[in-house]
Amino acid sequence: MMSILNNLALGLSLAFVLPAWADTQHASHSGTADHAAMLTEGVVKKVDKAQGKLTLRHGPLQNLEMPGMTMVFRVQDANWLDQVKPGDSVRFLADRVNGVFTVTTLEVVKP
Ligand SMILES: [Cu+2]
Repeated sequence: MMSILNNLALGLSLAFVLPAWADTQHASHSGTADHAAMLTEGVVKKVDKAQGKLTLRHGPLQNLEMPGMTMVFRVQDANWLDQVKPGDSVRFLADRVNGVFTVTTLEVVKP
């Protein structure tokens, strides 16, 4: 009899704990969404597969303290150069890798 009551109590406390845990997970997930919101808008001007470089007209890059401009970036993954063409809109993150401005995240914006 006591063990049935104990199991019931355990079940009840889990029912309270689990939603709280789920809320915590959800909160950290929306943190990821904030990160995605930091992506900068850009337009592909030139794709240079031979050099592994991409020319982008980009909006301000806060992490690099760079205003909007058109410039050449190296890309972290050369396969990305097969996924874009001049005129495509992209959203991206750039960083200085070994002193070279490098696209570290790239998303093609579907028209
Ligand atoms: Cu720039």
